[in-house]
Amino acid sequence: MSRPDRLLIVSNRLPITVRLEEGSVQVSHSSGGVATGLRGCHERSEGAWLGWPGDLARLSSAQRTELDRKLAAQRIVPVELSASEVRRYYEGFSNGVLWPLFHYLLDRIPVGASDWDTYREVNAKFADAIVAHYRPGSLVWIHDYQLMLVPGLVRERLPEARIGFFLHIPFPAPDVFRILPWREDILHGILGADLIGFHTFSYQRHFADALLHLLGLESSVDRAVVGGREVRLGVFPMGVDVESFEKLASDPGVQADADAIRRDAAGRQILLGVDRLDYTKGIPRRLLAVERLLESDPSWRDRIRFIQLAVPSRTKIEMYQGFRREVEETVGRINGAFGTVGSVPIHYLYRSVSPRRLVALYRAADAMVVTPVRDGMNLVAKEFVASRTDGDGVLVLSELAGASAELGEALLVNPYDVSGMAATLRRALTMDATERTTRMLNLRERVVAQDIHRWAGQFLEALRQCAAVAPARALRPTSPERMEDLQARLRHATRLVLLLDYDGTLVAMPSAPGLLPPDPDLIDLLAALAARPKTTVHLVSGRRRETLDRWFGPMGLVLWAEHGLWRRAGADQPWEQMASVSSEWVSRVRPMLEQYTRSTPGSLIEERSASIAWHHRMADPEYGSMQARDLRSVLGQAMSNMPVEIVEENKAIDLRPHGVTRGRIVERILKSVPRPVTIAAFGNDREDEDMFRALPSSSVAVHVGRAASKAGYRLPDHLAVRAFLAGLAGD
Ligand code: GDG
Repeated sequence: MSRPDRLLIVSNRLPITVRLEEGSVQVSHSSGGVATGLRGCHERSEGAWLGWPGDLARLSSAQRTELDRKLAAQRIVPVELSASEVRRYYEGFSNGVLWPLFHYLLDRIPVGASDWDTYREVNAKFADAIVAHYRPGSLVWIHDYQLMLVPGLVRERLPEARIGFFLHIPFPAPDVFRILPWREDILHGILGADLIGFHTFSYQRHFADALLHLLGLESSVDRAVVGGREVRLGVFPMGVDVESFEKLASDPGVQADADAIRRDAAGRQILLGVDRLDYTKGIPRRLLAVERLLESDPSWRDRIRFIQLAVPSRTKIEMYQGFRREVEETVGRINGAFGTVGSVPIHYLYRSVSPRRLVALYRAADAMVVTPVRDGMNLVAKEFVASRTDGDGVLVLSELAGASAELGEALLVNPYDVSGMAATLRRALTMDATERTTRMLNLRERVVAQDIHRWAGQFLEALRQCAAVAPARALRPTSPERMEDLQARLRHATRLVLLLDYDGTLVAMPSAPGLLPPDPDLIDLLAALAARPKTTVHLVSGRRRETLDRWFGPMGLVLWAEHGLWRRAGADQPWEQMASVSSEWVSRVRPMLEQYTRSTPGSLIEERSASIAWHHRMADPEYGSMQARDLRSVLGQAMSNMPVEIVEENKAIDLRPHGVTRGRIVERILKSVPRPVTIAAFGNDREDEDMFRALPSSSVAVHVGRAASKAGYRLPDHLAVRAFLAGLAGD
């Protein structure tokens, strides 16, 4: 059982409905999965529930005061939205763009749709409300696709907060997700959380794939490290409030209602569909499957009744109005073709019903037909099972609903295969009692064990665990105060040697070698540093001499090319080769690299005087890494007797003559530089660690980025390095 925490629950919609009755404000609880599941957690905690209360414009100021008092008593915090915000953020972006995209229904996205700006603004509004109600130690649990930027926005302002995010809808495969123009913002937003929950492992894997393909962020099965923070990914299949469904199922009034529904069917078997009237729920094809069944054998016409409860949903969105017409026309057509004077095969109800009536329908059904074309979980399927305390009834379930990952004893169908569904309906209607009971009892075991309370408890427990392991603080950037102290120390050094790596340290990491020449600001900065008294600036790079000459030729820097194989001591000095190496092996290795380049789109070869590298930064990340592993092992065998080092770099394999390392550069500098001297080295990559290792203990090593490093100081990126160096140059 979960411990009480101060819990801030954040959902787009509050779990309440505000009504006016004879001028007085009434607040009633909404029923429904998420609301029920979280209400217990909310009541046990001392926190608050934040969300949109619906339109309050019609309330007078006295009624508004009354409402505020009632909400405060329940620790409910309304996040109010204007009519235009609701239209753009909720109907426009969340339900108009994100909803169809995440359900793979791309042709449902209106052409020219955007409303992104309002989505961002409303997410910021929610973040403000969270920050205002946050106390140290609170757990924050944010829900669903309407609020995907909120975790990141809160993280910026509350770096220590424990934030959980749960996505109730599918996370699509990266090829679909990448269609969204704001995909990176959305990923960064979600990554603000410490724990990200999904209904199924497949959604979790899609999310991890999107991180890799779109942000280049590698993650293990259940975690990723983002900005030095560990973010957990987890699967938490949501359940239903089994106890309340079982209670209703055993209620004599509900049972009498179920009997009446059966009597009304006059011996016909009942097929049941219960859905919000949403195009993801697969209603049109389900109707066609019923039609196909009726066509297949005329005797079915007198033997079945299909009850479809279609609950009005998102009625203000045009797409939904059109969809409703499509469904109702199909119903009319089928009933016209197969009805008789006394009855029609499809009973279509466009309305919502009470929870009692809903359970009566679940109990009356011979087969429950749940065939969404895509659905995050689908609670209706589980509610049907929870209500069948009699151990009877057949569940026909779409394999594209998250629930199918758990409910293997259902009859699984492909919702796009109308004939297949018709055949499965026939099978459900003719299944013998023993098989029905065996399947249902197995389903019940699973649904009863993993109910809504357990779901909420497991998520919150995992969120607390995140706090226990704490972020990887050691990998965080060094505090500004310590960096200032360091700057002062370097400023006052009797003699200063700066060793500066180029790619990833002074400029961002380029996608291909040679793409990021120094900008004028960087040239000015390096010139200013070189002009400092008693300061020598060494620029260290894996690049070719020609490139460094072109970029830094006339400047007073010491240039090291090809990781130290070549040195040029000053603007008027020639290049010197620092080690005698053979490069005959390059011609042996080149064909192998060329073969991998041909079979790995986006990869390329970089050739230098005595070394060669294979880069795959622009290739597909997974395929590129796989090819790199493969190539690495091929090279290992082919080159084992040669004086060559095979160095695996970030997105590259570098082959260079034996004995050429950045550590050697440090050794050479130490041999010639007069004492006392302070050496400060800046680098971001694995080979810079060689440099750091070779430094005497009195020196300074600064790692750029978030990787593991021997360095005593850390800066987040090349911009921070430049700012630090500018402070040094400007004294
Ligand atoms: C989203 C995801 C995921 C329906 N009609 C009536 C009624 N309902 C209740 C059902 C059920 C709920 O509405 C619908 O839940 P679903 O899970 O089926 O679908 P979405 O609304 O699309 O929910 C979904 C869910 O979030 C939770 O994470 O499973 O995949 O799309 O509880 O009972 N309730 C009453 N009368 C009705 O007429 N009382």
